Amino acid sequence: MKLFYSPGACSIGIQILLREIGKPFELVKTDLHKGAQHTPEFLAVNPKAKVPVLQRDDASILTEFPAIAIYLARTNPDKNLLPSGLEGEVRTLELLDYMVATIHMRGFARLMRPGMFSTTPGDEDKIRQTGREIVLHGFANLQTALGGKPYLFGDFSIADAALFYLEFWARNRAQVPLPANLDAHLDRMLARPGVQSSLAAEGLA
Ligand SMILES: N[C@@H](CCC(=O)N[C@@H](CS)C(=O)NCC(=O)O)C(=O)O
Repeated sequence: MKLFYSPGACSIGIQILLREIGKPFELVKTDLHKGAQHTPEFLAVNPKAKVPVLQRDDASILTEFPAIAIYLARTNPDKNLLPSGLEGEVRTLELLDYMVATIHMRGFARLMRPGMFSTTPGDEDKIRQTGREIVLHGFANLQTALGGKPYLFGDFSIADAALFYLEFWARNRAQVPLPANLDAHLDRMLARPGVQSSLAAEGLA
């Protein structure tokens, strides 16, 4: 399999899952800061111009974080990355969608890329503030979801990989304060060998 990623992007959550699974995979760097997502070569792979992209062993392409994460969990059931049963699966998907579609795409996107939301000069601060409020509200909800558990589900799950990249952005890129249990979750994630190797592979260790 091949993972198309950009250093420090949400694709690191998928890289972590691949390392937890432990099967060989190839990393293909697609540097968003250099506009690599808009090259004809990359658009031929993913016309949506986004990472993560997983190229599977049969060469087929899978995109969208929740879809890739569920595919990896379901094809590697021995790794227990997804709670079993309908209720466990939908609760995981519920959190994954909230983290990606709301906290990432509506919150962090405004906070870190305000220019995507308005072309009017002077709007940036207002957009960043809205993004910050969405992120803080999201973390308050995730704080409740995590509660006193070490991981969102079981001993580690696909939802924890998504939570990791949000927490990592909060601490290292956006300076958003994390509730205490999410702060501890981030430290717990940073201690996992697969997370350390993923950060190192992206030049972020
Ligand atoms: N809904 C997508 C979101 C993916 C996404 O927005 N990825 C960002 C990086 S974190 C991206 O590729 N952005 C393209 C750009 O900034 O031009 C998913 O779940 O995978």
